[in-house]
Amino acid sequence: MNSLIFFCNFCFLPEICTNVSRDVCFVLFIAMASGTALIYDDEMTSYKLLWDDPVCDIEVPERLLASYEQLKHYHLVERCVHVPIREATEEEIMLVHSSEYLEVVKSTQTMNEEELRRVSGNYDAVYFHPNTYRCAKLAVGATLQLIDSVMSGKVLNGMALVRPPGHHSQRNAANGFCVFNNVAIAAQYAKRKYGLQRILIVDWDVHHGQGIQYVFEEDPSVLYYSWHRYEHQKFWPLLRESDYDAVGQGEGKGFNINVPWNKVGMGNSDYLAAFFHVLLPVAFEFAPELILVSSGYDSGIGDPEGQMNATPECFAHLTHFLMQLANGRLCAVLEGGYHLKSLSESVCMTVKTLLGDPLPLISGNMAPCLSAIESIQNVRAAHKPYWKCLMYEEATPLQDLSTKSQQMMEAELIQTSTHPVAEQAVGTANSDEVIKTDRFLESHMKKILFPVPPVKTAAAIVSKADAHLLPILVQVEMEMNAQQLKTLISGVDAELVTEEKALLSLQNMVAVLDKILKKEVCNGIAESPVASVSTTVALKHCIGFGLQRVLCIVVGDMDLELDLDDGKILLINICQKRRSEKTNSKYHISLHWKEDGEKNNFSSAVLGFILPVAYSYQPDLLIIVFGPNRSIGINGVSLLTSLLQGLAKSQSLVVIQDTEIKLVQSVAKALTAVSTPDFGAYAPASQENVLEIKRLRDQLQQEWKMLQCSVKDWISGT
Ligand code: X5A
Ligand code: ZN
Repeated sequence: MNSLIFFCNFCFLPEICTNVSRDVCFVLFIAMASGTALIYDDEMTSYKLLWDDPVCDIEVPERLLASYEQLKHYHLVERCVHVPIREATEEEIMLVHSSEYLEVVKSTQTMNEEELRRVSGNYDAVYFHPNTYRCAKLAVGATLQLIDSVMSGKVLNGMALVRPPGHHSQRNAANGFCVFNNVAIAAQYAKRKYGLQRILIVDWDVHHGQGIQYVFEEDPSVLYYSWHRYEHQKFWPLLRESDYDAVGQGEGKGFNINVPWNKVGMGNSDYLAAFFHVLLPVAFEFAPELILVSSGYDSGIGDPEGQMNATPECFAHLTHFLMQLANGRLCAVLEGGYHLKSLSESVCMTVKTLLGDPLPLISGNMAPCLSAIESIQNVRAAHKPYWKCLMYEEATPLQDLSTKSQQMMEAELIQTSTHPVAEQAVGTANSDEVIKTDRFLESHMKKILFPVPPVKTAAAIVSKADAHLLPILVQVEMEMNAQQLKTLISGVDAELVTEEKALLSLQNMVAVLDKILKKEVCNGIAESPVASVSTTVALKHCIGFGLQRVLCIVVGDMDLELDLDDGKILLINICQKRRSEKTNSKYHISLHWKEDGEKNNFSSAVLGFILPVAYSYQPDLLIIVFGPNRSIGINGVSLLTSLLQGLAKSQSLVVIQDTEIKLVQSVAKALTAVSTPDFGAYAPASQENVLEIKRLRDQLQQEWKMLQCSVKDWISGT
């Protein structure tokens, strides 16, 4: 939705600026995008398979119907902006396809069944119906409508539910249920119509979108990322060029990223690991202007094609990460997905996340399996020459299963027994397995979904005069009586809190924290003149409330007196000074980060260390503290706060000692997600900082398994 908002050049917030500096700042009119488009039309259910074909019989109209029904069930449809579909023009289709091929598809409109069978037989895993051509034009048109809605600022992001899918189709060929390449056409269209120079395509469908790869192989302006079931080329489409060493060609070298999965049963932790250690670092460096997701859900649990194990909420987390790029401009376009329940729940998780709802906790044992780590290592090694973020990657020889040592094979046997492996009969759309997954998902979704707190963000800021500089937040009044507070701060260095201002801020902070714990708000901000005391009090309060795992990230030099042995608190301190010689322990980690200018160089620490540890720990609540002497700039603060919001159902408290209004504003923006993120231009971290991350990873990857991204790590971890 288009909202015209005053944008203050001084405070950079969508508020009508009324502060003292109003006279010296420029007030601009800015159209800030918000809202989520949903594009669907049941006309795209008007074609189906007319004969017996065990390869194609999973691609049914019910895929769209079931997904849309489930969106209605969760009341997500009414929260989206409805955008009508249209037919793509021939010119648009020819951005990717040849006119000869277009004529072939066009000619199927008037064919009888026998002729349709014959044309279908010319392609691999394809069926035509008299309505296929019409639907294929609508699928492309729907995708282009989505691009236009996002690029015009009518909405921030959106999803198009389309049939037929697109990512396998090629210039001269239909392939794998795909007729026109919706996403590839969309990328070409966006480049041409909006002059975009960097588009990221993320293909999380379980099949390799070789059609997209072919179109952009030599094009450095489109970065194509795909993970796919590969099994050393034993899985369809059986192509050599789906392996990790297909990095692009000519000018496009480095802009094609394939993560081949060589085993079935990949799950949430494997997908997250591929994001942390491959896609996200490269994507932050690439800095796309638009993200297209080839959004196939056959990579989800229960799918007869993929045989993978990712549960629906995994797609919420993947979506959330991608929303931090390209100023939030994200277009998801349906590709595959053949288990109706798994497909529809995953579609819902994607749309819900696009709408800005807090994410459910991600389930499962957070440890990638050996085969996944092997693939990830290979991709990182193959792409090291092209990306600064991989610059210090050890140039390890690429692992091959055939050369694997006996020790590794044995280790893997142990591992697979703890890793959920899908053992399903292939291609049995009506088997017991499908029903089993239905039942599993029914109860799983009840477990993980939760009511969204009525208020997103609460704030306790010391000077009420600053309140108007923040996005529309809730101001929390003092709620605690003196007696309660006394109990709370007993045992804490009370000397520090004799000052009335300090006491008041402490009371306000606890009031905010209580609202988070009672789930009246999602998250909150508290300013505090003595952050160390506030943090200690907040942590004690959380443990007293009965929380089992609180992740506390302290940015700055700060001493906290805490008992960190029972694992109820995990403390990560990002500090300038190397203070004690004490080595890191599982629950008390010091990350020494040297100030590196006001550049966006903190992403390597967040993606390569903090997020993997945080996801391994699976906190119930998050406390982020910005104390004195912080060594990361405002961009780093925003990045850290935004990316961590996927954890702990977004239940987080940010404590800020610095009263610098810019800092408070950046945190407020990240917590409310009112404005689209902008973390500044990418700059590689200094070698010193990168080596610190590496050292920590080596030290702790046995305790926090999501840190593992090379086979060497995995072996020493067993
Ligand atoms: C879009 C999509 C899969 C084709 C599988 C053929 N196609 N065995 O998921
Ligand atoms: Zn697929």
